[in-house]
Amino acid sequence: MKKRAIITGITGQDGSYLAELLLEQGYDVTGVIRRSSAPNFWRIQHLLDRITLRPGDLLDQLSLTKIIQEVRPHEFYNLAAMSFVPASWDQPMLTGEFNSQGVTRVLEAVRQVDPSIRIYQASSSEMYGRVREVPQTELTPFYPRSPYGVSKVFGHYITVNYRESYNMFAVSGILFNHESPRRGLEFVTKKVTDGVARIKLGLADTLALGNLDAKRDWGFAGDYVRAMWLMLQQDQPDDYVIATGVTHTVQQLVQEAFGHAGLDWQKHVKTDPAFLRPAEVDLLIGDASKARTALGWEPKVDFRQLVAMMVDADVARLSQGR
Ligand code: NAP
Ligand code: G4F
Repeated sequence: MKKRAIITGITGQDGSYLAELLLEQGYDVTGVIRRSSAPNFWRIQHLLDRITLRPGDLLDQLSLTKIIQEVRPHEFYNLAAMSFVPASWDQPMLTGEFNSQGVTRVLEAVRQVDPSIRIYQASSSEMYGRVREVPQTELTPFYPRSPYGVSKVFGHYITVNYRESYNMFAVSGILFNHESPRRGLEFVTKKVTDGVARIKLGLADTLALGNLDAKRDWGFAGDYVRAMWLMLQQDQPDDYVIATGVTHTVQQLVQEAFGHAGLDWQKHVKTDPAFLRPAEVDLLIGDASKARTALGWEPKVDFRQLVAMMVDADVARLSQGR
């Protein structure tokens, strides 16, 4: 019998890679999409003849219940969220509705229809915020620094709580930053690699950025969705940190990306206070030992390969006028 999975956030970066992985594993994949006036399928265009899309929204519990009743999945991956940290200061209430109560709605919908469905919740290293420990593990206390981070802490603990209250197989993956050519344009990696490609092709001359000193543990999204799937294949539900264990500053990212294209970053990059945040997360570096031991998970793509992949993809895309 084919396994069935529901993915919320299938139109996003991670949703598209996870859908590919589950199709390779022989799953029937259903993606939840929220209605918009124009389709937003550029990341899943190549999958549309192999997946089913159903309308639903994290704000609307009935839509979630209906989809779960109709699909009766074995696994439910809750990837949908308002995921851009700066936007969470502009819309803190909506961020909480999506990223906190949205998770409760998913858990409650699953519990009411069939509590044996396995649930993956997309937790975030942003929860560590002003870090209490270096590197960060599953036991490091949280100290979020943005409404986004706060909302994800709620989503994390409500998932733990449903597991402990109702004996559900509900797990949280605490994923550190992961990137790809499918990353949204406003995130710093993609903004940099897109900017490099534009400058390389003579379409732009400068790139304006915010804090160049922040440090992030950047991995490849394709590696990270494998960890999500592995978490739901275990005998016991548990939470895992997923990270490379290597950190770089934004400036190192910039140097690497410009260098890959044969450009001198200092001639093109300027800083603009408009991109600074009210409160910053200065340093993230994860210890994924538990995932390595229990799941057998390891990242395959390192920082240099990731940056090269993204720069090359952006040069190719922009060369074709897309
Ligand atoms: P993304 O590219 O921004 O995708 C977010 C997805 O959520 C999109 O498909 C979006 O749909 C959907 N969505 C947003 N609000 C929704 C709502 N109310 N109802 C239904 N769908 C909604 O994010 P990502 O990078 O793939 O990240 C996936 C998840 O992992 C998110 O929960 C994020 O917070 C978390 N996470 C990401 C990282 C990372 O580094 N990428 C690290 C840790 C945790 P539209 O296409 O309609 O906007
Ligand atoms: O790429 P970012 O916007 O990612 P951030 O804030 O770390 O959040 C991402 O990773 C989280 C996991 O830790 C996810 F939960 C979340 O959903 C998202 O995927 O910014 C990275 C760093 C920040 O320190 C920021 O201040 O880059 C710095 N930065 C410097 N200049 C910039 C810019 N960030 C953006 N977006 N744009 C800039 O111009």
